[in-house]
Amino acid sequence: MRFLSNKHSAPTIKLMLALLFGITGLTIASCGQKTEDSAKSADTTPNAAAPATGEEEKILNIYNWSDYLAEDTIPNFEKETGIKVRYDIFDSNEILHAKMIAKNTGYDIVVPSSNWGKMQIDGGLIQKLDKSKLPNWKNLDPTVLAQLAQLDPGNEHLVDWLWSYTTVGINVDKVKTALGDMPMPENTWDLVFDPKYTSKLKSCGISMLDAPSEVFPIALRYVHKPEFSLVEADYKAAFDMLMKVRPDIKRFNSGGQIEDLASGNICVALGWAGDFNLARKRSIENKSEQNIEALVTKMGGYMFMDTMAIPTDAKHPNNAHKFINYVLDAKVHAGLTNAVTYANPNKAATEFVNPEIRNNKTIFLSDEDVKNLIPPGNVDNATRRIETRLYTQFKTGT
Ligand code: SPD
Repeated sequence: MRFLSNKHSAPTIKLMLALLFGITGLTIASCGQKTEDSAKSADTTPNAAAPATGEEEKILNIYNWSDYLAEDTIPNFEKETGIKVRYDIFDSNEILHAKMIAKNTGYDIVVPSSNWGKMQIDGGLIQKLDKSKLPNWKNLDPTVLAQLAQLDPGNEHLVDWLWSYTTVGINVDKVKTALGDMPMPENTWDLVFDPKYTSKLKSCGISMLDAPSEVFPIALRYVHKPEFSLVEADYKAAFDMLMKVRPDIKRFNSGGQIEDLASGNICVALGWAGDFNLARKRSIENKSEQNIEALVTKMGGYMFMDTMAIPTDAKHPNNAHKFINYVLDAKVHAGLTNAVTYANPNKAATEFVNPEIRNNKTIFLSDEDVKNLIPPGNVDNATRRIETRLYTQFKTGT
């Protein structure tokens, strides 16, 4: 992230201040801020002003996670509606949240995980949906809606894009070779948290997500503490455990794990199950055929739902509703799942999901496995600052 250039827009300066003063306990993680811009018309910058007539210009600015689209999702929407889309990407909730609290993001749709979305709703940063503009709402699975309603009562603000869970992903062949005679552990989290295993696996490369909020709930459960503890000593216990494996971690990255696994640069990752399945798919496509698996661990992973939301100050809320309704179309939602191997919340989409994805129990988990996951949760700002400080220390190894 660059802090010092000659020209900063007001939102950029606010974002810098938020980062510098740790307003939300942010991590200064590498954010992979590449931009995929599918806009072809003249002015489609996020801050382009709406026309004074009150009628919305045919523009939509979206901010979403990397590797989270089918090739035809945006082009088909543009064709269908005549709305030009500008699409930017991020790799952590911390980065998105910093932009949200700095306000004036310029985006019409953002995709926070539901627990971060809740903080943004509470902060008045997300507007209520107008469900009369979402006829495809009926396609949503009531079970997923109920789960989401725990953080967004009445499902008034957030619509699930896709969902998955944080877990351990491995390159089966490389891990077997690195472990030699040692059998796989009963608790597969040992592969990333127990030096007995990590000291062997470091030879083929271990990666962890570059965000404290992703790792601490799991690390806390591993050391038998509450996943969203507000007690500093619990975080210290998790940190002490993490520091024992620190010498064996090759890198901290989030969006980059897909490529690293698909090309055989790493063999173990603490990351997102959907990305592990996508890495497997990519390695088949690029003919490197890495035997990558997302593990459904007995101890359980950390569930997340990434949700579409309309910022309060969005300039194109009508276009945003059109886009949400378009995504909720059964075939569009199935297309997302087929492209990126994440589960969707759309009951009507199931019949259009490729059978090998629909029947993959690491993507669409059994009810039993879902129950075992840590549900999305939050801590207070003071605790988030503790997480950030300790994770930065963990990353620097000090
Ligand atoms: N490649 C898509 C990644 C989406 C990951 N979202 C993770 C949120 C975890 N809280």
